[in-house]
Amino acid sequence: MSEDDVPVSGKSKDKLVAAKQAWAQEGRFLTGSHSRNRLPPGQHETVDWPVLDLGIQPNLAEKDWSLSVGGAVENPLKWSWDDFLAQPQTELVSDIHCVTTWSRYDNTWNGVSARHLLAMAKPRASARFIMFRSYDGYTTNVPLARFADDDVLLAHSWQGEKLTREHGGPVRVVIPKLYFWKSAKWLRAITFMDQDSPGYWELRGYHDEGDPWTEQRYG
Ligand SMILES: Nc1nc2c(c(=O)[nH]1)N[C@H]1C(S)=C(S)[C@@H](COP(=O)(O)O)O[C@H]1N2
Ligand SMILES: [Mo]
Repeated sequence: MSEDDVPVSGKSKDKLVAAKQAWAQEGRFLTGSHSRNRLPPGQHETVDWPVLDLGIQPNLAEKDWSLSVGGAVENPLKWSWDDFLAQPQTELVSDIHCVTTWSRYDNTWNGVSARHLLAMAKPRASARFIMFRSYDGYTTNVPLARFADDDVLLAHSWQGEKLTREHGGPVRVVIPKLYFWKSAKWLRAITFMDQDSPGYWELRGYHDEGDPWTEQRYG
Protein backbone atom coordinates (compact mmCIF):
# COMPACT_ATOMS: atom_id res chain seq x y z
CA MET A 1 0.00 0.00 0.00
CA SER A 2 1.52 3.34 -1.08
CA GLU A 3 1.37 6.53 0.94
CA ASP A 4 -1.27 7.91 -1.38
CA ASP A 5 -3.67 5.03 -0.78
CA VAL A 6 -5.70 6.70 1.94
CA PRO A 7 -9.36 5.67 2.36
CA VAL A 8 -10.58 8.80 0.57
CA SER A 9 -9.67 9.21 -3.06
CA GLY A 10 -10.57 10.97 -6.28
CA LYS A 11 -13.16 13.73 -6.10
CA SER A 12 -14.09 13.33 -2.46
CA LYS A 13 -10.44 13.55 -1.46
CA ASP A 14 -10.05 16.72 -3.48
CA LYS A 15 -13.09 18.19 -1.73
CA LEU A 16 -11.73 17.30 1.69
CA VAL A 17 -8.38 18.89 0.89
CA ALA A 18 -10.07 22.04 -0.40
CA ALA A 19 -12.24 22.29 2.72
CA LYS A 20 -9.30 21.79 5.08
CA GLN A 21 -7.29 24.39 3.20
CA ALA A 22 -10.15 26.89 3.57
CA TRP A 23 -10.34 26.18 7.33
CA ALA A 24 -6.64 26.96 7.66
CA GLN A 25 -7.09 30.22 5.82
CA GLU A 26 -9.94 31.35 8.05
CA GLY A 27 -8.46 29.94 11.26
CA ARG A 28 -11.44 27.59 11.81
CA PHE A 29 -11.62 25.78 15.17
CA LEU A 30 -9.07 28.04 16.85
CA THR A 31 -9.95 28.12 20.54
CA GLY A 32 -9.50 31.90 20.83
CA SER A 33 -12.70 33.92 20.67
CA HIS A 34 -11.93 35.18 17.19
CA SER A 35 -10.89 33.56 13.96
CA ARG A 36 -7.46 34.49 12.69
CA ASN A 37 -8.67 36.38 9.65
CA ARG A 38 -10.31 39.02 11.81
CA LEU A 39 -6.86 40.47 12.51
CA PRO A 40 -5.21 42.30 9.59
CA PRO A 41 -1.56 41.43 8.83
CA GLY A 42 1.00 42.83 11.26
CA GLN A 43 -1.60 43.71 13.92
CA HIS A 44 -2.08 42.37 17.48
CA GLU A 45 -5.19 42.51 19.65
CA THR A 46 -5.39 44.84 22.63
CA VAL A 47 -8.20 45.09 25.16
CA ASP A 48 -7.50 48.60 26.44
CA TRP A 49 -8.01 51.62 24.21
CA PRO A 50 -4.81 53.66 23.67
CA VAL A 51 -5.00 57.43 23.12
CA LEU A 52 -3.12 58.87 20.12
CA ASP A 53 -3.13 62.48 18.98
CA LEU A 54 -0.92 65.50 18.44
CA GLY A 55 -0.87 66.39 22.13
CA ILE A 56 -3.68 68.93 21.91
CA GLN A 57 -7.02 67.69 23.22
CA PRO A 58 -9.60 70.42 22.57
CA ASN A 59 -11.95 70.92 25.50
CA LEU A 60 -15.25 71.45 23.71
CA ALA A 61 -18.55 71.84 25.48
CA GLU A 62 -21.39 70.39 23.42
CA LYS A 63 -22.91 73.88 23.08
CA ASP A 64 -19.64 75.14 21.53
CA TRP A 65 -19.41 72.29 19.04
CA SER A 66 -20.72 72.46 15.47
CA LEU A 67 -20.13 70.56 12.26
CA SER A 68 -19.87 72.30 8.89
CA VAL A 69 -20.31 70.30 5.69
CA GLY A 70 -19.33 72.01 2.45
CA GLY A 71 -17.33 71.95 -0.76
CA ALA A 72 -18.72 69.96 -3.70
CA VAL A 73 -22.24 69.43 -2.28
CA GLU A 74 -25.69 70.61 -3.38
CA ASN A 75 -26.72 71.31 0.18
CA PRO A 76 -24.08 72.69 2.57
CA LEU A 77 -24.92 72.04 6.23
CA LYS A 78 -24.06 73.40 9.62
CA TRP A 79 -25.22 71.25 12.52
CA SER A 80 -25.18 72.38 16.13
CA TRP A 81 -25.08 69.71 18.83
CA ASP A 82 -28.88 69.78 19.04
CA ASP A 83 -29.18 69.54 15.24
CA PHE A 84 -26.79 66.59 15.29
CA LEU A 85 -28.82 64.73 17.93
CA ALA A 86 -32.03 65.46 15.98
CA GLN A 87 -30.73 63.40 13.02
CA PRO A 88 -31.62 59.68 12.83
CA GLN A 89 -29.36 57.82 15.27
CA THR A 90 -27.62 54.58 14.51
CA GLU A 91 -25.67 51.93 16.46
CA LEU A 92 -22.78 50.03 14.87
CA VAL A 93 -20.24 47.54 16.24
CA SER A 94 -16.77 47.43 14.67
CA ASP A 95 -13.08 46.72 15.17
CA ILE A 96 -10.37 49.39 15.40
CA HIS A 97 -7.08 48.89 13.55
CA CYS A 98 -4.36 51.42 14.38
CA VAL A 99 -1.29 51.71 12.14
CA THR A 100 0.90 51.47 15.28
CA THR A 101 -0.19 47.74 15.20
CA TRP A 102 -2.89 47.51 17.87
CA SER A 103 -6.41 46.37 17.03
CA ARG A 104 -9.40 46.55 19.38
CA TYR A 105 -12.42 44.35 18.72
CA ASP A 106 -16.14 44.92 19.28
CA ASN A 107 -16.47 48.66 19.77
CA THR A 108 -20.10 49.76 19.96
CA TRP A 109 -20.62 53.21 18.49
CA ASN A 110 -23.66 55.48 18.48
CA GLY A 111 -24.14 58.49 16.25
CA VAL A 112 -25.19 59.58 12.77
CA SER A 113 -24.40 57.35 9.80
CA ALA A 114 -22.30 58.62 6.90
CA ARG A 115 -25.11 57.44 4.61
CA HIS A 116 -27.52 59.83 6.32
CA LEU A 117 -25.10 62.75 6.09
CA LEU A 118 -24.59 62.03 2.38
CA ALA A 119 -28.36 61.94 1.81
CA MET A 120 -28.69 65.34 3.50
CA ALA A 121 -25.65 67.09 1.96
CA LYS A 122 -26.03 65.60 -1.55
CA PRO A 123 -22.48 65.51 -2.95
CA ARG A 124 -22.15 66.69 -6.54
CA ALA A 125 -21.42 64.03 -9.17
CA SER A 126 -17.90 65.45 -9.46
CA ALA A 127 -17.05 64.81 -5.76
CA ARG A 128 -14.54 61.97 -5.29
CA PHE A 129 -12.73 62.68 -2.00
CA ILE A 130 -13.42 64.23 1.36
CA MET A 131 -11.31 66.04 3.92
CA PHE A 132 -12.05 65.95 7.64
CA ARG A 133 -10.98 68.98 9.69
CA SER A 134 -10.77 68.89 13.47
CA TYR A 135 -10.71 71.37 16.34
CA ASP A 136 -7.04 70.56 17.08
CA GLY A 137 -6.02 71.52 13.52
CA TYR A 138 -5.75 67.87 12.40
CA THR A 139 -6.85 66.94 8.89
CA THR A 140 -7.22 63.61 7.09
CA ASN A 141 -8.50 62.72 3.60
CA VAL A 142 -10.45 59.68 2.39
CA PRO A 143 -11.99 58.60 -0.91
CA LEU A 144 -15.71 59.43 -0.89
CA ALA A 145 -16.44 55.73 -1.59
CA ARG A 146 -14.75 54.81 1.73
CA PHE A 147 -16.86 57.34 3.64
CA ALA A 148 -20.00 56.04 1.91
CA ASP A 149 -19.54 52.52 3.35
CA ASP A 150 -22.44 51.23 5.48
CA ASP A 151 -20.29 50.83 8.62
CA VAL A 152 -19.13 54.48 8.74
CA LEU A 153 -20.53 56.96 11.24
CA LEU A 154 -19.98 60.19 13.11
CA ALA A 155 -19.95 58.91 16.67
CA HIS A 156 -20.84 60.64 19.94
CA SER A 157 -20.81 57.50 22.11
CA TRP A 158 -18.67 54.41 22.67
CA GLN A 159 -19.85 51.35 24.63
CA GLY A 160 -23.00 53.23 25.64
CA GLU A 161 -21.20 56.24 27.16
CA LYS A 162 -20.48 59.69 25.72
CA LEU A 163 -17.08 59.80 23.99
CA THR A 164 -14.50 61.22 26.36
CA ARG A 165 -12.51 64.30 25.46
CA GLU A 166 -9.32 62.25 24.94
CA HIS A 167 -11.07 59.96 22.44
CA GLY A 168 -12.46 62.84 20.40
CA GLY A 169 -15.73 63.93 22.03
CA PRO A 170 -18.16 65.50 21.40
CA VAL A 171 -18.04 63.88 17.91
CA ARG A 172 -15.46 61.82 16.01
CA VAL A 173 -15.42 59.95 12.71
CA VAL A 174 -15.32 56.12 12.67
CA ILE A 175 -14.22 54.38 9.43
CA PRO A 176 -13.62 50.76 10.51
CA LYS A 177 -12.17 49.48 7.22
CA LEU A 178 -9.29 52.00 7.23
CA TYR A 179 -6.45 52.53 9.73
CA PHE A 180 -7.65 54.61 12.65
CA TRP A 181 -5.71 57.75 11.74
CA LYS A 182 -8.47 58.27 9.12
CA SER A 183 -11.05 58.49 11.95
CA ALA A 184 -10.77 62.18 12.90
CA LYS A 185 -11.42 63.08 16.54
CA TRP A 186 -13.05 66.42 17.58
CA LEU A 187 -14.64 66.69 14.14
CA ARG A 188 -15.28 70.25 12.99
CA ALA A 189 -15.82 70.18 9.22
CA ILE A 190 -16.20 67.87 6.24
CA THR A 191 -15.19 69.21 2.83
CA PHE A 192 -16.15 67.37 -0.35
CA MET A 193 -13.52 67.62 -3.10
CA ASP A 194 -13.24 66.75 -6.78
CA GLN A 195 -9.48 66.21 -6.43
CA ASP A 196 -7.58 64.35 -3.73
CA SER A 197 -5.50 66.32 -1.24
CA PRO A 198 -3.34 64.89 1.57
CA GLY A 199 -4.09 65.46 5.26
CA TYR A 200 -1.75 65.70 8.26
CA TRP A 201 -0.29 62.16 8.30
CA GLU A 202 -0.68 61.66 4.55
CA LEU A 203 1.73 64.62 4.13
CA ARG A 204 4.15 62.94 6.54
CA GLY A 205 4.76 59.58 4.90
CA TYR A 206 1.53 57.73 5.60
CA HIS A 207 -0.52 56.07 2.89
CA ASP A 208 -3.16 58.06 1.03
CA GLU A 209 -5.89 55.41 1.53
CA GLY A 210 -4.76 53.32 4.55
CA ASP A 211 -6.38 49.90 4.05
CA PRO A 212 -5.19 47.61 6.91
CA TRP A 213 -6.05 44.42 4.99
CA THR A 214 -3.45 45.21 2.32
CA GLU A 215 -1.11 46.90 4.83
CA GLN A 216 -1.28 50.35 3.26
CA ARG A 217 0.71 51.84 6.13
CA TYR A 218 3.19 54.13 4.41
CA GLY A 219 2.76 56.06 1.19
N1 LIG B 1 -8.37 65.40 15.51
C1 LIG B 1 -7.52 64.36 15.55
N2 LIG B 1 -7.99 63.16 15.18
C2 LIG B 1 -7.18 62.09 15.21
C3 LIG B 1 -5.83 62.21 15.61
C4 LIG B 1 -5.37 63.49 15.99
O1 LIG B 1 -4.19 63.69 16.35
N3 LIG B 1 -6.25 64.55 15.95
N4 LIG B 1 -5.03 61.08 15.62
C5 LIG B 1 -5.44 59.95 14.76
C6 LIG B 1 -4.70 58.75 15.07
S1 LIG B 1 -3.11 58.64 14.50
C7 LIG B 1 -5.29 57.68 15.68
S2 LIG B 1 -4.51 56.21 15.82
C8 LIG B 1 -6.64 57.80 16.28
C9 LIG B 1 -6.55 57.52 17.76
O2 LIG B 1 -7.82 57.60 18.35
P1 LIG B 1 -7.91 57.28 19.90
O3 LIG B 1 -6.98 58.24 20.62
O4 LIG B 1 -9.33 57.48 20.27
O5 LIG B 1 -7.46 55.86 20.07
O6 LIG B 1 -7.21 59.09 16.12
C10 LIG B 1 -6.92 59.68 14.88
N5 LIG B 1 -7.69 60.88 14.83
MO1 LIG C 1 -2.55 56.31 14.68
